[in-house]
Amino acid sequence: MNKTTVLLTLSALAVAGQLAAAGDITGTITLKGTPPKEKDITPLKDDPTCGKLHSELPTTHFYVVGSGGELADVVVSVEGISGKSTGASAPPAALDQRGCEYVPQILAVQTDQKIQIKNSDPVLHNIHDLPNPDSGNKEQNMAQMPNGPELSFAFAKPEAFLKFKCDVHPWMFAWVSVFDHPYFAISAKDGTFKIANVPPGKYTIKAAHRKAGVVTQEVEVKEGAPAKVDLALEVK
Ligand SMILES: [Cu+2]
Repeated sequence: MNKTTVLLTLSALAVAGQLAAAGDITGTITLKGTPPKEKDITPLKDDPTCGKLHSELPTTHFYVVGSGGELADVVVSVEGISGKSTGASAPPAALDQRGCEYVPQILAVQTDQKIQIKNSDPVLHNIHDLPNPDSGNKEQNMAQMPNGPELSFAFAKPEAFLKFKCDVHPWMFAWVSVFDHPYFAISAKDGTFKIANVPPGKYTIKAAHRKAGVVTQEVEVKEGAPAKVDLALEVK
């Protein structure tokens, strides 16, 4: 083995070692209490063009909750990790406008990660993000024609539930959380989440829901071992 081969072998082992040492954090988010009834979006059903895209009266989706209290659309993140964004090289996140609604309405990305925005509707939309003025993120407002070219947004600073709206259709909203690290997930319909490849350490896990607020819990990721943390939010 020459010197170069030895060095390459050592660096390959180092990379393998790092991967093996990281652990996944998984768990389930549940909701305590009975959520309020979702609101009918009557202006959407009454809109001459958008209304045709819905056979039933559309409603808000504030609490997406299963029969056992499993709660979706919760932004789960690791606290105390910062400056680790890989957003610039990460695959883009997708945001669609379909049936004159944003799909999904809850999204999470890293700083500098592209959000590819698509218009699947036969109508004009405009994408207007409203960052917190103190966040350092940029407000943009761009029209998008029916089936027009995709637009690309990205945010430089972390921010929770950055609001997107459409000025044409006042019921259209999405909320994008921005992290400066890749250690976050959004709970699925069955309430489960998975945050992959977290370096070993003791952390606070934060679960944030747009209506039910925030809960936190401590967790330890041991070398190469999966960690489990279940969190419960309460109806607010
Ligand atoms: Cu619109």
